[in-house]
Amino acid sequence: MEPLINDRFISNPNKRILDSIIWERNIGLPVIGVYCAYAPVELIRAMGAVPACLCAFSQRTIDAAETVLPHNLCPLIKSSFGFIISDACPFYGLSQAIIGETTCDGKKKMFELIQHIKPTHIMDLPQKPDEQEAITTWTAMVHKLKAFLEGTFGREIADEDIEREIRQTNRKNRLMNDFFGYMAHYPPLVNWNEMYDVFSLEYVSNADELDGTLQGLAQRLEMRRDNGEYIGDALSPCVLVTGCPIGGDANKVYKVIEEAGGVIVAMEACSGMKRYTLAIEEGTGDPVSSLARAYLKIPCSCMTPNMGRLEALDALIEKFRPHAVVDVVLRACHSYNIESYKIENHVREKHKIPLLKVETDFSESDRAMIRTRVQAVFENL
Ligand code: BJ8
Repeated sequence: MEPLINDRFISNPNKRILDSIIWERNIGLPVIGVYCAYAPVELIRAMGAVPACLCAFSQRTIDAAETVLPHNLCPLIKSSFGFIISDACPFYGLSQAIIGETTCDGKKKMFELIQHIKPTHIMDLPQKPDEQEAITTWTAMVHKLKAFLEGTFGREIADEDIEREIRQTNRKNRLMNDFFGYMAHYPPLVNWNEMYDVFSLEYVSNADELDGTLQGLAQRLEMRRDNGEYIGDALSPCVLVTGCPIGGDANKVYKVIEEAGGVIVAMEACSGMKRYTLAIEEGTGDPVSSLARAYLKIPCSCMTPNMGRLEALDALIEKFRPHAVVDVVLRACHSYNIESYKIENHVREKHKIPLLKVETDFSESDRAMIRTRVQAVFENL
């Protein structure tokens, strides 16, 4: 089968993202590092600046992190911190300011240890999103972020520029969601690795460029369908992966599912499809409030209750029709770990499909054990 993305222009998306940010920094655009899906990147772009997702998914920086942080901490937090203290994240190096949020305890305390290095702004995220006061507080926090950016970089962020970026985000998200339809095809036409590359394209393209690129990729997928070229075969179990964000070394979970004969048809986490569910109201006359309303709906386990995740899973299960769900919990992530019980009951009772909770970190030590457990689920389908 021909690879989906073989053009030099769009291949190696991570290098392309880095090259693009270096180029933008060299022509004088401010670069702002972000860690989390709650960072309203439209404000950054409206200022003429560039958001950069900071590195967080490598085992290699964890030893350095553990010279300061406790061993029994989420690997994502340790890896992020390790990247910073060992000067190994090029995106952090290029960033002139950092945005964090009070999501989980580990992250917010880690931010305290890095905020002296670069101007760092922590958004105080309300954690009961359904309370009336939550949106008032969060709107104030989005205004504070705007003031921080304007003050730090001496630029004003105009409402019409925020509106323009809201339209860009909405259009990109619609394009991506349309493209995800190819993952819903049965038998599947796209593998998880290809989808990861497609996610990355969104960072380096405006909506018009993304539209053109996705149209080209869609043609290739239609050729695959016409040629009867599929990922897996009619007996391959289709899997939806949910839970903590994964990437880099944590991608071992996707690889193990594939090695066990499964095909990943949907990735729910922030590192996957979740961020494309954002729909921001346009033309309200108050774009900061529109951003606040949209971002507060992100269904993260830091929220209580986090009913939005159940709704998001319902929509994904109905669209992608998986045979099983794998819930990835990064070790010491208490909020995703505890929430897994609720997610499992919901998936089993409402959708009558099994859920396997995989508690893991970025090391390779549990790979064989995960494979055995995944195989056991597949054998019972
Ligand atoms: S919106 S999922 S990107 S917080 S895995 S560091 S929660 S202990 S990453 Fe996340 Fe934003 Fe939520 Fe998404 Fe803490 Fe858990 Fe580690 Fe986590």
